[in-house]
Amino acid sequence: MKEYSMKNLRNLMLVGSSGAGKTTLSEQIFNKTKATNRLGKIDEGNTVLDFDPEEIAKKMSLGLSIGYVNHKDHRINILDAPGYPDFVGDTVVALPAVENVVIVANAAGGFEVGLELALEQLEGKKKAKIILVNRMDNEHADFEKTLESIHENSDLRPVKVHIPIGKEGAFEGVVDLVRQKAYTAAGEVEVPASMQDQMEDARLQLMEAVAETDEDLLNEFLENMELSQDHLIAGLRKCIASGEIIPAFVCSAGTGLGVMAFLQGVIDYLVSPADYPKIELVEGEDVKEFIASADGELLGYIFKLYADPSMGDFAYVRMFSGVLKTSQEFYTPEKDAKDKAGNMYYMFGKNRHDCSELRAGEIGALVKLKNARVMNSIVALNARHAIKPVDLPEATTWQALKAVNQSDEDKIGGSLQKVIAEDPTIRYDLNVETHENVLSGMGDQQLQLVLKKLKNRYKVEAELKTPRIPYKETITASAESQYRHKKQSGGRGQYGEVYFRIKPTERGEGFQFINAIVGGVIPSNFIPAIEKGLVETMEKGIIAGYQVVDVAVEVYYGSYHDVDSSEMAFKIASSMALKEGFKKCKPILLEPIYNIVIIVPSEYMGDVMGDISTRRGRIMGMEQRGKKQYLSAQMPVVEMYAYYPALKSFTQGRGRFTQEFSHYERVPEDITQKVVAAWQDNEV
Ligand SMILES: Nc1nc2c(ncn2[C@@H]2O[C@H](COP(=O)(O)OP(=O)(O)OP(=O)(O)O)[C@@H](O)[C@H]2O)c(=O)[nH]1
Ligand SMILES: [Mg+2]
Repeated sequence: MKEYSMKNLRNLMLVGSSGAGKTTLSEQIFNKTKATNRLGKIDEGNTVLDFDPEEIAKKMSLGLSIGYVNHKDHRINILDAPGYPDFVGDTVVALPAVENVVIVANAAGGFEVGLELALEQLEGKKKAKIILVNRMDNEHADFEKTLESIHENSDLRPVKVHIPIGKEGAFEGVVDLVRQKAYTAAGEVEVPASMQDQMEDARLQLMEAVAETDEDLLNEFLENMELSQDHLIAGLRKCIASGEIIPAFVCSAGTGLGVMAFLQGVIDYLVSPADYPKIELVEGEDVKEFIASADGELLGYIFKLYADPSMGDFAYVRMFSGVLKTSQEFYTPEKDAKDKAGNMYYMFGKNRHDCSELRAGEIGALVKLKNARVMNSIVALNARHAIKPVDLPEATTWQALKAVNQSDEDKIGGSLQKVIAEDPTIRYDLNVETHENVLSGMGDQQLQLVLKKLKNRYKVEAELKTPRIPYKETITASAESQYRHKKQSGGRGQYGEVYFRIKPTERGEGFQFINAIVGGVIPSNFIPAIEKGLVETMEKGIIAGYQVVDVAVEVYYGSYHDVDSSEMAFKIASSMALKEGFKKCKPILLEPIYNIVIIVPSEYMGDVMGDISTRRGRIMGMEQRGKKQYLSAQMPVVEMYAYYPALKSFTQGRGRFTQEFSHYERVPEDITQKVVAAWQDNEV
């Protein structure tokens, strides 16, 4: 098997909105480089990278998948990220694995949501960013307009390296501004005379952009109004690697025109692992720099887990430094554990090609790992540093998950763990207050996909419903109560009597029990039973079945019976006295309030603010950052559970939010009455 040096590797991730044509582009690249002998189509469900049955059914990517080609002495690894916003987690987690991010834009789509989201993920990251305007053959395709809209809506200013020949049905290929050649269905040809002027103009812009980044180049350019071919290529490479230039290419993945010229650009100008040898690592609190090299210390990163139903888990790995060989042991700092590389593969969609080692810069897959999981590092046995952890986006969607058939309830946990391991933005937690298992993530489609995978792969049917709200019960006034529990029919009797003073405490103080019994009116051995009666009753709730909090109960008087009193009798008396007294203390419900930060393009601010007030929300502040507004607000959890779809609908999908729990607050009277009534209906 041919070995590729770090210099001859290119690792690309394709990002951009759903439907921009990333998977179709990959398919063209595979086919044109003869990695496949048939061109798959999304509509026919036979592409290399969208191989999952759900992807075929939905005609879109639902998870990141990988492939590669060997072309002109180079290995080009392609990571095809799903564009639909619910699946953004895959992009975030895999970003550390590549040097180059190809932002695929739809020439006919304007500035799309998925494109915006992809650009946001790239902010502040040291990556070569490349714009590829695709779908040039489409009706309304417009190369210039697409680049302008990217520039207007982000801070990126793409510089043309290729320009299209014709458009829509008449799109014929591209002109390469560096080589000054055209690439059409006929291969490399002379630039059509009609495009000479356009080429000259664009070429001048390109040279100017490159020259501006370097003094020597600037002098050369000012003197000759021209850069030599070698200087232009070397300068362009350097500027792409440094991020000073975002090059723009153009093609039609549908017809294949421009695709090979783009691939040539990948080889000529994009960043190789050898160009980015410095890698930031963390060790405890320290951040340090690591220099990657082919024969250096071992360093790798697991950027995706694919749970193959028959083969088990594939861990997709990017090697940065050193060589990982079959059977080699390594250390995973995130798990503080050793692991061992078993068989290893180069992945091509769902197909795998055996290999015996993975070298610096390469991408492959490992199986049967014991401890290492996605987002984990692979380092030498004696090393303790790790790849800098990624920031996962916060949940925006919550659903309680339940097995449809009671008999599946036990089975569901294990299968679910396997399914959600594929997407680290999904969490599954037991809410101890509502006793529900709550699935949270980035959107409805993502959580629905979990159900589909459970059914297809593990034959478990589950359903989702809006989670219960973990209300709490408390009181707003003080009262006294008394209860005598007395039973004397047959056998041994039961007797216990308590007098309580019940009063509210400060918010957040929980439960306070005060024993003020004097003179032994209740013997001290029964006091714990009284407290236990209170705690158990408060746990179950009194007016609506929710935990009681922030209440102080003082037991100040009572009576007992020498023979008939028991712990049980006092527990019952205590519980009853609390229940009766509680209702006299003007009980209320509390609900969780969350701090949220809503991020929207400025033009949607009015709509967002109006909507917040209809959701019992409170606006806390706002701040303009770039072209976005960051609006801080507080919102009850019941409204937040339903917020994301609404926010998306009135911001054309462009609004997002982050959240964290803030505090508990009183529920308005009308809602309280409804919740109480609903509970009483259920109780009967
Ligand atoms: N006319 C035309 N159609 C294209 C082109 N590229 C892709 N398509 C079509 O657009 C649709 C979406 O293409 P995909 O390749 O699935 O797009 P994607 O970017 O992978 O989308 P996600 O996987 O959802 O992120 C398919 O029906 C493709 O056939 C193109 O260049 N021209
Ligand atoms: Mg796709």
